[in-house]
Amino acid sequence: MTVAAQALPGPFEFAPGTTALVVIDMQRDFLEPGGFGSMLGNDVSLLQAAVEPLQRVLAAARDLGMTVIHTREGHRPDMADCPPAKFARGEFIGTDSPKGRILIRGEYGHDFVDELAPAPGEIVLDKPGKGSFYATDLELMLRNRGITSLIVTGVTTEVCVHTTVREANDRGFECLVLEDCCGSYFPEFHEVALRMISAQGGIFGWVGSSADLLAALP
Ligand code: C5J
Repeated sequence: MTVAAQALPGPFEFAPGTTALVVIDMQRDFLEPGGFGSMLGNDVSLLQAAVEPLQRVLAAARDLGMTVIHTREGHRPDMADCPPAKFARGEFIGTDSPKGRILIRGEYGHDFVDELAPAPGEIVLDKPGKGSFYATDLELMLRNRGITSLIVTGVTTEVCVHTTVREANDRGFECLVLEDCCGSYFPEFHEVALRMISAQGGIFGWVGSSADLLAALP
């Protein structure tokens, strides 16, 4: 079965059986007060708008039996996988917060927001960087499952979503980014990041909405 969802620069055609829904970094540390995002001085409430549309897309993907992948940015408790250059620009990584050590695996704040908790059988991918392919086994898992297209969602649009889409594009995966299922602490960065994806005939991929995707699904 092939589906065509309205998008820019044109319809995004995909087969649900060879497509994965990728939910990037919908973690308490980015979306809730007291975590990494707010320690950087950001208004974390700006990311909340993505939660509801993403819940609808997640439900539809589950109904269709699609591959679902949830990523988490963070580090080992001993921080051996945290590059010194990253730590130098975010010295609170690993420090205590009301939600546990910031961006450290196993801590409450590092985990997903309750509304978007993974269901049994869905892939949880821990990554030390911005991109989901860097220093992870994501590509191997996608190739093993015959996945050729990705529906990409999550936060933040211009950082981890964008990096992942660029990495995926270079590896030959076709990406649809759902604009209302992504979010940024900087609304203007969100807008421009999305335009950068679909510009030039879709230089990195396609951009659409959750409504247009859901309308296209069987
Ligand atoms: C950031 C992310 N913004 N998930 N991470 O540091 O976009």
